Amino acid sequence: MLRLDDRRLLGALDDLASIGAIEGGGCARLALTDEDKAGRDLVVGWMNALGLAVTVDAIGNVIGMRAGRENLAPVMTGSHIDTVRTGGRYDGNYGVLAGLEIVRALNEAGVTTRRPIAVGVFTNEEGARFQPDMMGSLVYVGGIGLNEAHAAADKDGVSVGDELRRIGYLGPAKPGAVKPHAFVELHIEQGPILDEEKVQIGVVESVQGISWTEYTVTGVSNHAGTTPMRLRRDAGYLAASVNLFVRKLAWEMGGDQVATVGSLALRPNLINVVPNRAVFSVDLRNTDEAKLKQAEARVAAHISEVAKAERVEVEAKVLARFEPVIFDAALVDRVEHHARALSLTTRRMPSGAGHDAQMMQRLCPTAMIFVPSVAGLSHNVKEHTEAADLAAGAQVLLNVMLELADQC
Ligand code: HGY
Ligand code: MN
Ligand code: MN
Repeated sequence: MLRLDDRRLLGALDDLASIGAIEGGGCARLALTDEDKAGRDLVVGWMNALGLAVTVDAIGNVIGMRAGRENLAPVMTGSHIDTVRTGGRYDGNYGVLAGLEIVRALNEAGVTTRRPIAVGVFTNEEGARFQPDMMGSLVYVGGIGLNEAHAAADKDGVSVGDELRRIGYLGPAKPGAVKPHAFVELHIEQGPILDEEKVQIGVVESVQGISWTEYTVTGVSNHAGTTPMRLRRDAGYLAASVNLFVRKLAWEMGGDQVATVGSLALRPNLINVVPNRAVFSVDLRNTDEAKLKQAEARVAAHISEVAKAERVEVEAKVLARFEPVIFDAALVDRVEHHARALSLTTRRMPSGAGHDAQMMQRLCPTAMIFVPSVAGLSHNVKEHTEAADLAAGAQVLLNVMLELADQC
C-alpha cells in the first residue's frame, strides 16, 4: 500500500503555520490579506515544484491538477488556507497539505492514476473578514455570482475584488470550470466528540445549517450620570439582551442548537456615555432546518420586543444562510470502509463547522474525513491534533482517492 511521508506533512504544516504566526502557536491569515497572499504563494510554489498544472480563478480559488492516464473528470481534494484572527495551524491547512502530500507520494512511487487528481485551495472559507463564509467554493458551484462576491466588503469598506487584484490572485480561470468526479475534504473536527470518545476517524455524513446576521442598533447617546433609566434609548442594552437571549434559547432548544454573539461594537464606547449605536453578529446553527428557522424566528421576535420597549431602531443584514447539507451516502460509506480497512476506529457524525465540502456537494458526490481536535479546541491558537491522527486521516484520504481515481 502506498504510504505517505508523515514527517514531511508535519513539516509542511509547520512551514505554512510560520506565515502569519501569532503568539501561542497559531496563525492569523485573514482572507486576502498580505499574510494570506504569502501563504498562497508558498502553496502555489509547492504545487509548481510537484509538477501540478496550477490555475487561479476569478474568485482566487487555486487548483493544482495532476494529469491522469485518461482525460476524465478529476478526483478532487482540498480545503482552505485562510484563517480566523485567532486561528490554529490545522483548520483548512491540513486538508490542502495532505492533498499535496498525496501528490508527492504518487510522484515518488511513479504512479499515474486513471483519473487526474486535483488539489484545491478555496478563497475565504472562514468568512471572518468578508461574508459569506465558504465564499470561494460557493462561487465555484454557482451559489452566488462573481460580481456579488467581488463586491463583498470588510469593516473598512475594502472589497474582495480589490483585494484579489491587490494580492495578484484575481485569476483568469472561470470558477467551476472543472467539475470533479468526486470531492473529498480532510479536516480536523474542531469539536470535542472524537477526542472525548477516543475515536480516530470521523465519517462525516452532513454539515449543519448556518445562519449569520448582523444587527445595527440605533439609540440615543446620553450622559451616564444624569439620564434617568426611564429616558434611556440604549443600543448597547439591546445587544446585551440578545446575547443573553440566544444563549438561553440554545440551552432551552437543546439538541444541536448553538448560538453565538461573536462580534460586538458599541459607539461611542465610552464609560460615561449611554451607547447610541451597537453593531453585533448572531451566529445560529442546527442540523435540523426547521429548528434553525424556529430559532431565527424566536430571535427576531425578541429583538422587536426589546427594540420597542427601548425605543431603538434595529436594522438586520443576513451575512450567510446555508441549509444543512447531506453528503453522498455511497462516498461516505467508502470513507468508513477505508478507515476500517486501516483498523482505525470510526464514528459517523455531522459537522458543526462549515466547510467548502458543503458547497462542492452541489456539484459532485462529496464526503469529509475528520480527525480529532484535542479538547475540541479550534479557532483558537491552542488548536491541536496528534501527529498519529494527522497521519491516519491523510492515509484514509489517499486510499479513498486512489479508489475514486481508478473508477471509470
Ligand atoms: O464558521 C465556520 O463554521 C467556518 O469556520 N467558516
Ligand atoms: Mn475550516
Ligand atoms: Mn475555520
